[in-house]
Amino acid sequence: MQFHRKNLSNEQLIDLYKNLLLPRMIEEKMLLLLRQGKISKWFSGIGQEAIAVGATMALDADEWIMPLHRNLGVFTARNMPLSKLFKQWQGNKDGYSKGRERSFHFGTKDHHICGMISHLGPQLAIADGVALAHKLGSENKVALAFTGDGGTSEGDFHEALNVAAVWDLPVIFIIENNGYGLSTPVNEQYRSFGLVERARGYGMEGVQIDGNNILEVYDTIKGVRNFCIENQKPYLIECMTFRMRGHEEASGVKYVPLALFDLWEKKDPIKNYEQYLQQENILTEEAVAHIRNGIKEYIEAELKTGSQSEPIIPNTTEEVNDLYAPVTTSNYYSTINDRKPTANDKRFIDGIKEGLFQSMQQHPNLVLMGQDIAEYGGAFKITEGFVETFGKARVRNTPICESAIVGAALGLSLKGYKAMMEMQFADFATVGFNQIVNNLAKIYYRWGQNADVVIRMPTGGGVGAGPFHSQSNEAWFVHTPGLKIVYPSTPMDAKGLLIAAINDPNPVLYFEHKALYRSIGGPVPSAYYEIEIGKARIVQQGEDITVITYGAGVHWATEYAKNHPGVSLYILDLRTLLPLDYDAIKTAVKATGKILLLHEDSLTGGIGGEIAAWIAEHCFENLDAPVLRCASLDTPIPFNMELEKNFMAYSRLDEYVDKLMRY
Ligand SMILES: Cc1ncc(C[n+]2csc(CCOP(=O)(O)OP(=O)(O)O)c2C)c(N)n1
Repeated sequence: MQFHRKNLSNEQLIDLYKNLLLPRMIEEKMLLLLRQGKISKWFSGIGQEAIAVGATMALDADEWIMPLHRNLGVFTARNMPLSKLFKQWQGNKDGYSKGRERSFHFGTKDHHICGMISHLGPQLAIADGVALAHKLGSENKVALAFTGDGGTSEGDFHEALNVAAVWDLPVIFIIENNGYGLSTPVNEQYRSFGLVERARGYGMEGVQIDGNNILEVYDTIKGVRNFCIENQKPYLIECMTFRMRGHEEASGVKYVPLALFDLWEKKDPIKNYEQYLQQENILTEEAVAHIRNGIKEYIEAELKTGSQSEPIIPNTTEEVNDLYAPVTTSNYYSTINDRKPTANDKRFIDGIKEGLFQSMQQHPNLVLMGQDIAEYGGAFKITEGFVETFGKARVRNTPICESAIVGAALGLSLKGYKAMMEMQFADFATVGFNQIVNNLAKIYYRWGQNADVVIRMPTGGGVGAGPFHSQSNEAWFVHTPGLKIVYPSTPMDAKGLLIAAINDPNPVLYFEHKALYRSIGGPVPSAYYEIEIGKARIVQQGEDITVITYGAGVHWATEYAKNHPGVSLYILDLRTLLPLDYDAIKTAVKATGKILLLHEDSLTGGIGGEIAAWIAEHCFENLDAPVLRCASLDTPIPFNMELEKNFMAYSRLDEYVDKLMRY
């Protein structure tokens, strides 16, 4: 192995050595503790340390890194105390995730490390968002994300690199090519000669280097960092290395030819570098022994401290309270002066547009992203004219890559920005699903980083658009703790709930029914105001039947009431589906004792079932009839207007009201 010190001083070379040695020695100790059953799982980075350590030391301490499961060297090179790391690995309360996360699945804002989720690839796009924040703030910084060779087969790899290239983002993508993804060798993973070849396909620079040579890694990444900042471009670095142990300690290495271990043992990053430092008389044998002893003592002392944690006593209140970042707001509609509606009613779509526009004025750190939202104004023209007022930097057309854009939105949050992403249609959330339900929803509970992201979801049918442009998919997300889900039905709520969603530091899915955009009008105050998330609205009082509904259902119910003066309906508009306003539901149940849950979503697994169960558990004594659900058919939503009408819950509303009236 050839080492080129270039202009590094002896002190710098020794510093690199100490940083390289530390994770190796920690791991050797952890493997012992694993055998003794003192930690539960371990993903070894032995043999690959030069990449994590070299990369981390080449960056500034406040530049975000997105590491993976073999990157202990990132954590140690950021000087995180081993005692606390050890508590983390043992699942102790005073680790980095209050015992909620395992192994390396945690991050820390203090050290600018973003915790991975198991799915590997989603890390990459978060780096895009951080780099976008650097670009918008004219900071001379990069973000750096790791992937394994296996992870490059994920769509997330493609999306993240493509976005970084198209948006000229200063991101360093590092592939640690260690020959295997779990047991699958690289020749069953990809066909290109080297993974670095892909860089050209994305229109970015790339280089393949020896990942076991600490000086080559450090020097390359220092240089690449400067390149990315100066040219405002991403860069792909493929680091060739080898995994000297099994995928994780329990899985063994039977599938790896023994000759490969012999070959790579000779290329061990630490042994080779140590020899080099001794040959160059930078370190004597005694000095090496001294450093090793020092590290040993440090490890022993830190493990002693790290072992002194009390066992966790679960506190359910704390667990539930840590689901959402605290909300601080003072713009509720009830507290603003401008209570009188403006003279002219506005359409539902204008309520959304106005809420978004005023939010852009209110928050200079709010960035909008979505397909065709800039000059074109978005598929439904909600952002028409925005680019002229706020500029292309903040109103961003995106490539067609929902997963990467949700990830980038999260990356913006890491840097204190706010992001609003427009799903062109709510149906397309499926291709960003993982980022929404696993990253956005869970990150605050996992390690205290909030996801200040709103995703607008044009949803619903009634427009003859067929199975992939008309779905009601809110129930998929209602089942995911950590998200907030709002679903306005009036122009006034559309504006106020959108403003509240953007002010809220948590991830909010904002469902906007397409059929209401231009068909519904109503008063919209011109002031900047919020409608409180989590509060339902009584649309009208009534005595015979309580209809609990949201979105288009609110208009179906009011229409029904208008056309049937003989039936007195109490109508509750939920407005927020997660968290639900149980107080308002209880009051609504008490009002009539006969409950009809009405929604456009299909019956099975729809939110009506959840509310019906809650009513049965908590309001049984107030009921005078079985709780009924009027929902759409359990089929995909069809295209033909007659079929669609038949699919819709509305076509059966009469029948259900009659049933309850007769009961
Ligand atoms: C989406 C997803 N699929 C499968 C897995 C299971 N899994 C965990 S690590 C891994 C191999 C990853 O290989 P690579 O990206 O080369 O990284 P390495 O483990 O070699 O460092 C697999 C298949 C996962 N975590 N996520």
